[in-house]
Amino acid sequence: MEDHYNMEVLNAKVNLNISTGKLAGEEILNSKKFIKDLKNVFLNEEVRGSLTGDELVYEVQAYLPVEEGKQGGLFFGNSTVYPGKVDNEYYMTRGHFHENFDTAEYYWCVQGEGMLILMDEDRNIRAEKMQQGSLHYIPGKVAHRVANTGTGKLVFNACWPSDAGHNYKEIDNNGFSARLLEINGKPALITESGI
Ligand code: PAN
Ligand code: ZN
Repeated sequence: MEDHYNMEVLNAKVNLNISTGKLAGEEILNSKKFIKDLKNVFLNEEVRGSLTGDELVYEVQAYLPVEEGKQGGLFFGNSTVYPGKVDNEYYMTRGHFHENFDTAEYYWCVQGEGMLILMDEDRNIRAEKMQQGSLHYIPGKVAHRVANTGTGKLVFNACWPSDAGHNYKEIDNNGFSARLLEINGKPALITESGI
């Protein structure tokens, strides 16, 4: 039977598959990061450079319903970090501070196992375990990066302010003060002084 409404009711523009974290819809943007795009991100640049470069490390779907930079709007993302390592360092995102420094973000894990690595402006590091259902509030002024420590893909959704922006330069120049390495078969967060 047909539905009857006395006003026009539209279908949502975007569908989020709540089991897989995937976004579908005309306005969804997709980007992929391959090993060849991640120069100087991993500790062992020699090993990274010796790979074919076509290994997919992570991909991001984004829904940006308002103009970037607009105050008061929200963006939504779905990120997948694939399993793998460069030498003994887990595949991970580049990581960033927000350009508009004091803007926060939510991450929540849909599937897989990993670690959210957080670094404040004084380079203090902490990490939070990611597993299905874990919810992570990333405060403003805190750089964030995700590493996949599992054997399958790590999928997480995110929501952040449309005026946050991304500052990758700070991390390109100074990195994070700790790295997530596999040591004796287990993930270990090693500070820069211990590397
Ligand atoms: C996320 C990230 C995404 C990819 O949507 O942008 O996971 O990580 P990098 O941007 O560090 O490459 C987010 O934090 N947005 O603000
Ligand atoms: Zn962010």
